[in-house]
Amino acid sequence: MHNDKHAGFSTRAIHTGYDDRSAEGAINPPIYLSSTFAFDTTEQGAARFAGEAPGHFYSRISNPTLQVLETRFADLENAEAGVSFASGMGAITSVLWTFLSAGDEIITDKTLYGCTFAFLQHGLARFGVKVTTIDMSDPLALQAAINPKTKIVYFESPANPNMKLVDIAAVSKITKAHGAKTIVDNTYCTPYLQRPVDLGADIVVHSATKYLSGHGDLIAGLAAGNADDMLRVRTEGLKDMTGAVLDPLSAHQLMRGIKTLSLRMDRHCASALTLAGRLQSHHGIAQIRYPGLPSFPQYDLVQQQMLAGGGLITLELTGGYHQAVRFMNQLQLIKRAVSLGDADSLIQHPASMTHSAYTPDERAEYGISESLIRLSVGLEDVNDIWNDIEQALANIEHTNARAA
Ligand code: 3LM
Repeated sequence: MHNDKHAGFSTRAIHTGYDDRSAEGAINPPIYLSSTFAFDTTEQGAARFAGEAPGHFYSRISNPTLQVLETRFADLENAEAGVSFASGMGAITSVLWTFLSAGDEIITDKTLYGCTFAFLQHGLARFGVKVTTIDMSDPLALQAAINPKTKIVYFESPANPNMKLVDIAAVSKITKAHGAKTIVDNTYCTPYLQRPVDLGADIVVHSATKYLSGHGDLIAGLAAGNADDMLRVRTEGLKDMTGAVLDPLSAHQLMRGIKTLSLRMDRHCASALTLAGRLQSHHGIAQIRYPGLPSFPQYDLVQQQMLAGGGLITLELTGGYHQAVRFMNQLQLIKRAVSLGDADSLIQHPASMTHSAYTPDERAEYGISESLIRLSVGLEDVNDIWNDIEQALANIEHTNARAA
């Protein structure tokens, strides 16, 4: 088993948690397509159920293929243990159901992925959990809001879609001092660019559908944290409350994606930086946000807690929403599609797509502009992506000029 803590990130992404001698030298872990596992004796089965003996007994609780993925992923996040899920939402809901009860409070940042927002505001709130939203980019706002009922402080950094950052170390310190848990959705960065546990967070959650898998061919989620918390998430949230279990075939595909994570992230980041620089000086663009640009409002914090700026760029065009729609419709290489982190470049309009669970008033209040569009920079040749953007911008300008 390769569990060398001193090995580099890419080496661990390929090797941690698996000993090929356990499977006739097979380079990739076997895919255990088995829902149930036989016991040698009745007593052994009872001991496994009681958590008193090691070993698998049913794949809703654990499975050897998922175990390799979970061990490897936890190692990359520098966490003690990991749990896998059928989706990012499966991870988020399983973790939150585990630690919240009626009467508790969760404090979240104002900007969250749309379905996370919907789960909190329209789901959890129905079960007697108080959901408080603040601007978490100001740690003093948390200091003022946190109280003895607060059990969880939850945020994304950078946030989807407006890229606002949260100072993970500062927020985790305040949360810890009040005996609550900090949970960070690290989908945007992946552990290659940012490791929240190293900065003091308790639990990290992911949509592994995105960069971790990287090829747009599966839906999956992951969480990591200390061993006690992850055992509770597995045996309460996952086993009994959501049942959002990842299947072993998807786990295999996800591990294949993770093997190339660092290579892909380097390319996503380099291409996004190039494109952001070119877009910044294009007259058709009213506003661009990319954390890797020195002009990004929280650039100091980016340098403090992220290795690079990531693969997403948000844009607002001069001409607002209507111009943005026309721009998107002119694109030929870049796909009009939600999701992010794929080899294919993807573009979408958050207000009508990923963040349509917010009302227009909520979007205005929470900083999600109606004319914002989000580009997930893929792994194509950067000049081909740029040429597509440039021809679409030129095309809509040309049409504007003819109409004038
Ligand atoms: C999207 N996001 O296009 P799944 N956390 C974050 C996310 O961005 C997402 C999830 C959790 C998008 C999906 S919208 C219909 C498409 C920060 C997903 C949820 O359950 O694996 O989709 O993860 O922004």
